[in-house]
Amino acid sequence: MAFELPDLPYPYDALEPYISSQTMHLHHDKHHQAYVTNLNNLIEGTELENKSLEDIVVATFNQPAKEGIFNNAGQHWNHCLFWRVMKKGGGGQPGGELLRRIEDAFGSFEGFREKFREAAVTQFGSGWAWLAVDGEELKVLKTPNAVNPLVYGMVPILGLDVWEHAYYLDYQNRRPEYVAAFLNHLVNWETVEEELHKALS
Ligand code: MN3
Repeated sequence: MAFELPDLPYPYDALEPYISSQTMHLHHDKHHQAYVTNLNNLIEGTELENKSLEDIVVATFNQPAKEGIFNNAGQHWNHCLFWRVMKKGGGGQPGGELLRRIEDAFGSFEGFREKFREAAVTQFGSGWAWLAVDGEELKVLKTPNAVNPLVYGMVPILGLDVWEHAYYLDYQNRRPEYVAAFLNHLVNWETVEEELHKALS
């Protein structure tokens, strides 16, 4: 079964003015689509063809001969999460068990915000910032290129794309402004809480 590009869970202009419709069209229809197309071409007729996306990501990590498959599979997985953890009118603070666990792990929601912001701003070059479940604990980490926390045995529940294609049209070189807009106006904490419960179950 070939992988497919999922539709965005909102209209292309839903995240304006923080992420433009033009960026969303290019990012989803061109960049994400290319990862899906490349992945399907690379695994066709191989032993990976019928594996789950998660299994492909984990199985091809750090395998020089499978680097192309890893990069496209990782990016397909990463973008599927990224679209879902944003919404119009998002941002602010979560509630419930997610907030309690964030406070346990980082001292306060502000403590989490600062750690996540720093990870996203300091990832050198292309990559991602994450909130991930590691066993029972929440962790913030940054990864280069297509790498995600699945390869370290963690389950990502929030991911922010800091590749330049994600923000350059709207923010040029001002990555910190893009990161602030994501945290203040875009994070869909309800989805992140759902992902937390899936990861813990
Ligand atoms: Mn991207």
